[in-house]
Amino acid sequence: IRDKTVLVTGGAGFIGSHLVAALEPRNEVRVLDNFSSGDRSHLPEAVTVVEGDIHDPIALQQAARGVDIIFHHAAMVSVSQSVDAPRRSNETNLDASLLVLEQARQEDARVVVASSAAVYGHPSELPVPETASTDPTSPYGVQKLALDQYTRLYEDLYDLPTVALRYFNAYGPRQQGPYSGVISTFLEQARADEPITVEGDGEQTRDFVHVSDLVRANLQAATTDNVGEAYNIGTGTRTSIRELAELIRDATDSASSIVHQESRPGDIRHSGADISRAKRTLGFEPRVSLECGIQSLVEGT
Ligand code: UD2
Repeated sequence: IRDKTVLVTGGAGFIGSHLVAALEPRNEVRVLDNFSSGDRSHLPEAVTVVEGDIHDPIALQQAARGVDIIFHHAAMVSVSQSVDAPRRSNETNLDASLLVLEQARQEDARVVVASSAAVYGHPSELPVPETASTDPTSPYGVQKLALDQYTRLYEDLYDLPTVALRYFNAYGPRQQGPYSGVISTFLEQARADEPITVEGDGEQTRDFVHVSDLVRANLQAATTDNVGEAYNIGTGTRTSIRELAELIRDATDSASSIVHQESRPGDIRHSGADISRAKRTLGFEPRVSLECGIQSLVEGT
């Protein structure tokens, strides 16, 4: 897309900041972020930054004035924090998302939201299509599912062009911090030659998708005519956590051992996306294999 005015909520965060980099300089880019986990140094100079909470209507209004598209990535991303504090995470992940949708109605702006594989809970089939049953296992998943359904409702009721992207396990540069996901944890352990901590038997599987593929899905969602839909965004390939540990150890030439710990209570055993809808309708094609993605992380490219 080019020559649009766009708002990226959570634009200083992991996925948001990569999206901002892809949108700028062809578009006028605004970012709304409270920098609770995002980082200002991730943002190019030319971006207009509104520092504020996503549930502050004044900040949101200011950031969204006159925009053509809102990419909604601001969220409390920790599943375990949502279990500890369901109301607080609901405020950020759902109440604030409704503010975003309402603001989009006022501006007549397209909205692309970050949904999640968490909407499926324990998937009822593998690979899981968008039509599978949804049964989240955390407040985070319930909040993402409600947001996902609201986007469809806003298209139906108010004719607002909306798209929900259900991300599977995202990884890539700038993913860091205590809730950042298994790849960044393993990479840190391997680099420090510390034991790589596999939770459980390591036979559980995930569909790891590189952030650059998520960015391309967002750009496709920004122009598609097939609005009012949710799309799985993954690679369609599942990798076991044990295999991942070995991949990362090899890629880093690490002396780390691989140790097993207690499995996570309620852990999802297998998760993998059926991405045929996104392929067919958005033209989405993942480009980064897990091997290449890890290699580029290791090389810092
Ligand atoms: C992912 C998403 C989450 C939600 C969920 C939906 C991330 C970071 N989180 O959670 O937001 O959408 O999917 O189902 O993408 N593990 C280890 N050792 C470690 C850390 C993790 O073995 O040191 C295991 C963990 O037990 C799990 C797997 O690795 O089986 C993936 O864990 P995760 O936290 O990266 O992501 P996940 O799938 O729980």
